[in-house]
Amino acid sequence: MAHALTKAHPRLWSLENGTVMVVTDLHGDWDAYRRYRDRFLQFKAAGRADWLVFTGDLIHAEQPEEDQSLEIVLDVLALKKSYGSAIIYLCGNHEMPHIYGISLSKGERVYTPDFERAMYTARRRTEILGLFDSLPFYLRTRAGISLTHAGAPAVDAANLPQLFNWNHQDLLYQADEAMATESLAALRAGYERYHGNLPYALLAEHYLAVTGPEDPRYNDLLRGFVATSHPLFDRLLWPALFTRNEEEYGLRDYRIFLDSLLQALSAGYVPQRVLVAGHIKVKRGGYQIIARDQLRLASGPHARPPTSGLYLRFDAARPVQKTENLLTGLESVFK
Ligand SMILES: [Mn+2]
Repeated sequence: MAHALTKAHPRLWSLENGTVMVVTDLHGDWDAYRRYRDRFLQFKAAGRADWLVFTGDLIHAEQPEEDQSLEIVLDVLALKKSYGSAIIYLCGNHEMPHIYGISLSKGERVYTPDFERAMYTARRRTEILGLFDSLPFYLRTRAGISLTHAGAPAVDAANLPQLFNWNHQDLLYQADEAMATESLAALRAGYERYHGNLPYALLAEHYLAVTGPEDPRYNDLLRGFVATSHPLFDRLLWPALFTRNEEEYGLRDYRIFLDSLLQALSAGYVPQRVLVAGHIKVKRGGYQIIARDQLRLASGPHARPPTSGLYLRFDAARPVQKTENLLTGLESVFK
């Protein structure tokens, strides 16, 4: 299996052969995570799986008291030490905010501070953020099956290669440079104006669990704000990780975005026919076919009910023509 995994671009990797096991959106659910990990290790020992792919959003539970995000990410780091590149983790929209130091909330639930506190308290923050920074967005295979977190983004097809070469640190360096030449007090005041005139220190505590001005992470929220004000952030990264697919654009337009993405992923490679993604809850059970060429897979909290969650197994070297051909590879760890 030499050179089976190629990092063609920083955010687009290619997989040539071996059996792939795909798991989506576990959102801090340790019980589900443990089942998938153990299933993979059994399969790997038996020669029935070679690659374990988590398509992102391993972290942030809806219910804070059930959130075991840190335990999961630390276990992934340990797995990567033992199994190396066989463990593939794609970036989700819940991992991304921690790279930049921005907040993520839905309704009343603010996701970011608990995981920030957990990483910091465990003294593993630098290591975890280094992992998040390294994660690809897309994995394509010889089978013509591509994997990503959220689905196809509503971006100009000509800009997709820019997404494949995305560099988070470029934006953060630019923010550092801006902050070195401008007054921090003025930038802070700008941030406060943008957030209902609440004091910066309070916002930093609320969103990132920063304890006060002496906390080494005190300026992170400000830096994240400056970094993510870059126009490319809203134009490329946000739509890539947060796309709501057909719910947002309607089926007709979404089909166009999906076609463009599959075409861009095929460039200089074998034709990519099917996209597998999670991110959005399925209506019933553990999967749904969307816009003909996308398999929406729900392995845990996004399945209805969650115990009807499924993983997908396929041969990375065997070409597939249509989404229906993948369905025989759907299996459960809950029965
Ligand atoms: Mn998501």
